[in-house]
Amino acid sequence: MKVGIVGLPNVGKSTVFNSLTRAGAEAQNYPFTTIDPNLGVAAVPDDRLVAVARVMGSKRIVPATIDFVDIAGLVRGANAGEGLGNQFLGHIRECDAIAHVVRCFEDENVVHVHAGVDPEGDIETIDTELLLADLASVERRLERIARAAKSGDAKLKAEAAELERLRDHLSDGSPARVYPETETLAGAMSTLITAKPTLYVANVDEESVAHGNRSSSQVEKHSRSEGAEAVRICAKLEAEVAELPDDEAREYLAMLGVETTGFEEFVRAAYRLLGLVTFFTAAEKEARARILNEGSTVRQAAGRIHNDMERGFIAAEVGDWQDIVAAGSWAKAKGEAKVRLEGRDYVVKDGDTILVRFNV
Ligand SMILES: Nc1nc2c(ncn2[C@@H]2O[C@H](COP(=O)(O)OP(=O)(O)OP(=O)(O)O)[C@@H](O)[C@H]2O)c(=O)[nH]1
Ligand SMILES: [Mg+2]
Repeated sequence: MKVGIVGLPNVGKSTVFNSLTRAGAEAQNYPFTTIDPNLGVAAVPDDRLVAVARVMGSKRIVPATIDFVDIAGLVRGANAGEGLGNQFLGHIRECDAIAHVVRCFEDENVVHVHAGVDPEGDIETIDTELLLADLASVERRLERIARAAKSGDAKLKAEAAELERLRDHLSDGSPARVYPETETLAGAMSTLITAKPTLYVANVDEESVAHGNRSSSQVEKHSRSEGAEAVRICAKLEAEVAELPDDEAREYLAMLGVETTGFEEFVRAAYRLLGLVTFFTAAEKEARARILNEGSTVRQAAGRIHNDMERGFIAAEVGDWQDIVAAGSWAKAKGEAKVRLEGRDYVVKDGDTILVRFNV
C-alpha cells in the first residue's frame, strides 16, 4: 500500500512524513522546503503480531508496511505552473490513497502561504488544484484516444465517449471518486488523483491533540461530508515521539492525555477507508503481518505470501490470533479445536493466523 501526502506548503507534510516513517526528511519553517519527493516506509504497529510471535517462538518479527511519498506543497494556481508541487503529482498518481495534511495549529512563527489558518479554504485550494490536474490528464487522454478512435475501433470510440462525460463531470467541479465506476474507464481512473480515497490529517497543536480545536472540527466536518476519514495529530509532537523508545513514547503521550500515537490512528483510519484487514503467518523463523483487501479469500492471501502457495493451494489452517495466544502454542490451539481447516474460498478475517498447505 502506498500513500501520497499532499497539502499547502509549510503545513507540516514532511513533519508528518517523518513521524510516520522516521525517515528524517528535511522539515523547515519555510515554504517549499521539500523539492525532490521524499520516499519512506512505515512499519504498521501491531501488538497482536508481537503476541503471536511470542507464543509461536518466532525469532524475527516482520510488521506490515505502508509506503509514503511526501511531495512539495501545492499552491493556488499550481495547475498553471505556480509553485513546485504540480511537477511531482506523478508520484501521487501511483498511490493507493491520499493523505491531505491541513494546518490546524496556530503559530505566528510558522508562515502560512495564504491568508492564515483556514482549513476550509486550504482544503478547497488543494482540491481545486488536484481537480484541475486530473482534468488536464483526462483531456490529454481524450485527445489521444479520440485520435486513435478514428480508425473505427468500437472500444476506443466507447472510451472516448466516456472520457468526454468524465471531463464534463470534472469541469463541473466534482471529484472523480463520485463518478460511477465503469470498466471502460478503469485505466483512466487508476491515474486520477481525485479518484483516490482521501484521509484528512488535521495537524493541530500539542494542546489540541486530545480534544481537537475549531479548525480540526472543520476538517472533520468536511471529511464526513465526503464520506472520507479524518485524523487529528500534532505532527511536531509525533515526530519527537517517533524518536523515543516505545515505552517512553507511551508515557509521554499519556501525560498529554493521548492513548495512541497519531500514527496508530492514521493506520486505523486508512484501514477503514481502504477496506483492509491484516492476517498473520508465524513459524520459528519469523512472524509476519500482511495487509489484504477485505473480502479476499485465503487462497488470495496465500498469493500474498508466495505465488507458488496460491498456485498449489490445497487448504489452510486458520486460527484467530487471540485463540492462538490464549492457547499458548499452535499445537495446543489445535488440541482445543481453535484451528480450523479452511478451503480456498474461505474469506480471511482481520486477525486470522494462517498456515498454508500447498503443492509445489
Ligand atoms: N507549532 C507547530 N509547528 C509545526 C507543526 N507541524 C509542523 N510545524 C512546523 O511547520 C514548519 C513546516 O513544516 P514542514 O513539515 O517542513 O512542512 P511541509 O508541509 O513539508 O512544507 P514544504 O515542504 O515547504 O511544503 C516547520 O517549522 C515545522 O516545525 C505543529 O504541529 N505545530
Ligand atoms: Mg516538506
